[in-house]
Amino acid sequence: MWDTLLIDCHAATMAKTGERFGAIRDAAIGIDRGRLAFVGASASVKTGAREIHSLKGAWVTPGLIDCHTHAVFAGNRAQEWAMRLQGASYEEIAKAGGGILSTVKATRAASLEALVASTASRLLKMAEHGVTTVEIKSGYGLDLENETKMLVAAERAGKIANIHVSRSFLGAHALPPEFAHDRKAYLDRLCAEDIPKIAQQRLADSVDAFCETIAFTKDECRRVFEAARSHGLPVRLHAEQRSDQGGAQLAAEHGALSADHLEHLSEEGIAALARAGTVAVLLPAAYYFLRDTNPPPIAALRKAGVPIAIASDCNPGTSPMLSLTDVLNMGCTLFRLTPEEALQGVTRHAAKALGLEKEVGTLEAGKVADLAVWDIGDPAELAYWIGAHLMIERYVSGQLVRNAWRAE
Ligand code: DI6
Ligand code: FE
Repeated sequence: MWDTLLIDCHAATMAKTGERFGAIRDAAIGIDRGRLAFVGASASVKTGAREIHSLKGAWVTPGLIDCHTHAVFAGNRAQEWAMRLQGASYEEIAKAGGGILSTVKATRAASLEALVASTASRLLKMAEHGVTTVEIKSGYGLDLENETKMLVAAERAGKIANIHVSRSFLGAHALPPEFAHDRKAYLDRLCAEDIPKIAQQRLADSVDAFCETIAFTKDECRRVFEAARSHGLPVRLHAEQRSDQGGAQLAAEHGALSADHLEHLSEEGIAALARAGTVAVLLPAAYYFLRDTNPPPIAALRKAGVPIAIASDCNPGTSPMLSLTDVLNMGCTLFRLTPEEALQGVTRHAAKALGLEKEVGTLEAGKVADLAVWDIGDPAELAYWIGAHLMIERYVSGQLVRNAWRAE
């Protein structure tokens, strides 16, 4: 006897079965103790369940995974955005003390409770678009107390929104104002004090860094990576967003889980990612919001066999994006991903980018029962509609969570 059996549905398992979207029509899904006990043709179910739930012909996908966000922050940057529309560049605003540092100021001033509340409200909106796992970075605190506050807020907000949270420590996001004239001292502290403490208190699942002219150099990011790995934390990198810094090669050398953005990724960078099995995480909403014109080298990534994920990059400066299904559309429209590649990018490949590929990302027996149920006639519609609320309900670790939009 299983806990739950879902019937009258079609499953886009996203497993590598040779079928488009790994689809199983007329499927049934058995759930037991929070895990998938069965995913297959309804005709072959042989076990009963305490509860049977008809999905009335809906499609089921793995719960969506947003593998790159900065969802914990205070305030917003609508003013700065208006300035950019008048011609100011992201770099100019950053150099004038705006940009990331203005969010640092607001986030340092916010209480833990206020951050939990604003983050939970954002995560609940993400959940309405089918998200069951989200990666959240710190990086607007830039000292141990405020980075810790962000990472604790991320965990608490996830519990409120019924979303699993994977946390990344992004102390190397920007140089904090108090270290503006001493880069080395900040990196010394980050590597010798902050990273060891974050690791010891298990506040993060990985360490990220921003490798860019306006942030940290490749050599500085290398120091951060060495400290992270010596404390047992895997790494990921914001690489080649605005310029080619050779960040992808650095990420690959350190066996990074992912290299993210990659608009200016070189041939050598692609080869390095392919060799290391590092996931390329593309962020089309940031590309859109910055009015970027240089898309990442999709065809070459595809050819090299680099797994491609896509994510919202939800943050107040470059991507105020709360709908991962709209990100699917942008991935296809702006980057020419196929709808199937886009959906892989928020399921199987996003799971790999978080090191969670054995737990989530496909509908396969044994994995966590994280599912999204959709009002669509074909999985490609998830990437096709814009601004739609297609999700009917989610299951998170086997528990039904109804969508507030559709509560009957
Ligand atoms: N890349 C991004 O897209 C965000 N951080 C980063 O390193 C932007 C963060 C911000 O502008 O607040
Ligand atoms: Fe980012």
